[in-house]
Amino acid sequence: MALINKETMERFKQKANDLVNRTLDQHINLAVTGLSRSGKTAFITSLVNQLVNENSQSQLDFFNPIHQGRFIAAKRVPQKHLHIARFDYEKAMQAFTQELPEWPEPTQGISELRLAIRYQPQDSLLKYATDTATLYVDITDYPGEWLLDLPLLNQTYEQWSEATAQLLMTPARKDKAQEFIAKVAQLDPFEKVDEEKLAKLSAQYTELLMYFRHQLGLSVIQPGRFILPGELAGAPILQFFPFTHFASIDIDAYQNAGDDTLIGMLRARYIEYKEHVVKRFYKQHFVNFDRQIILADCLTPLNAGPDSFNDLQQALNLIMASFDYGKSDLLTRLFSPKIDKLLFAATKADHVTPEQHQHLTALLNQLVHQTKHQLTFDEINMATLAIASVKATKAGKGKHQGRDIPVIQGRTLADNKVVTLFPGAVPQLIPNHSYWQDKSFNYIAFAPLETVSIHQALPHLRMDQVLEFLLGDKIK
Ligand SMILES: Nc1nc2c(ncn2[C@@H]2O[C@H](COP(=O)(O)OP(=O)(O)OP(=O)(O)O)[C@@H](O)[C@H]2O)c(=O)[nH]1
Ligand SMILES: [Mg+2]
Repeated sequence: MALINKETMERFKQKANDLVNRTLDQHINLAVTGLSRSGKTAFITSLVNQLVNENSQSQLDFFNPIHQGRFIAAKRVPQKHLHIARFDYEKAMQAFTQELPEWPEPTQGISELRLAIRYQPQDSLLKYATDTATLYVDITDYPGEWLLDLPLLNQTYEQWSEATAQLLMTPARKDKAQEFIAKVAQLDPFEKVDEEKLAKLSAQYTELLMYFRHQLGLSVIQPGRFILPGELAGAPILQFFPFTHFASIDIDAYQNAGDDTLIGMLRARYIEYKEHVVKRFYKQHFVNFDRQIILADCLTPLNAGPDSFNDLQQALNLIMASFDYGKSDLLTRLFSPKIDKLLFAATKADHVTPEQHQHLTALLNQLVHQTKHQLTFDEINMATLAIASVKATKAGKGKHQGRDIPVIQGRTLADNKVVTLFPGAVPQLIPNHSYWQDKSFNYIAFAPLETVSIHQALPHLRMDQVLEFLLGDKIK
């Protein structure tokens, strides 16, 4: 019998590996979203950081491929879509690894990165045929505000203007919106359009939205692109505003108004916006997502008060509509549903003491499931977790009036002082009137805690559970 030498054997083995790997290699499109400042950049940076530095003390015990010793390595490889911005992992890591660590800067629009995760398959049959398999994960970061625009697709310009006029008159927005509403009241909708005047009022409406989001902590912002224009900044397609006085308009005249009148141009731009901005996002991007994580910062609104909190609830309700394929023939017309796993994560959980994490999860669960959408999600596997992508506090015990109480310690973001505190209890249910009256919750923003090297894993809370839910079943 001819002996097969070692080299030939190796070549055989390599060939067999290549063949099996070709069929074993898998691919997944993972989308990460959340309203601005909800923690998307920190989350993606931490996720990549944990995986690429797996063997340097990362804490990922609940991620089965690691727990079972089958995880080999992960690395960043060139992304799939070259026309989409690259997620700037290096820049974010630089912020975390400098001498006095800082949070990464706010980002705009959509970005992407691809990870290749090499692992040993669990299946015993395959195990003999191949040494490794690879899971490619395309991660997309996109603003949650873009999902707030879905209802626009079902509304005419007139309906949207009326709905927005009502929203602007609610107590949370009324005071600040008055000036804008008064200016619109003075317009003659049928006059020949003056583009400059239109641009100025659009800018004023955009500033109003910015103020609602960043000063008042409100979440329902429409059109969502106005505060995150990306490459569309300054483009006429983002220059329109709700005509808040439809009641005073002759409806026949409105219907016959040409595009060269003020109201006609507002309407035309609104229609263009829906076609070329809103629909395009769903058709070009959303259609490709396999799995989605929605990040929600519940703590900042809890601190800001009832208006901000109720607005978050409303915004989550609007966001959920994008995953409610069962109910919306609009969505099924735009794409055939694909997302099979949806994870809601309450971010920045390190701002509260550990025994409050369960409450935080329960609260987010309430916010999500109280919506009318819950019944039609049978096809999607959903979960809720309280996480910290990058843990900025240490938990311990303190004394208060002779009793042991749980506390956290961190460096304040505002003046870099080390503080130890009990920030308050997180309500398990949507807070009622008396909760807001007591106003017992005291949120302080913290700076990242430790300087880590670029090759070290960042401290976190439950990122391993996130990985297990989103990727675990694909690494078997
Ligand atoms: N303590 C703590 N703070 C966090 C964590 N993640 C985010 N933050 C805080 O939240 C801020 C916003 O986080 P980002 O990751 O930039 O949020 P984003 O969703 O990417 O925000 P935009 O790019 O503006 O849309 C950070 O600057 C931190 O102050 C976390 O895990 N723990
Ligand atoms: Mg960001």
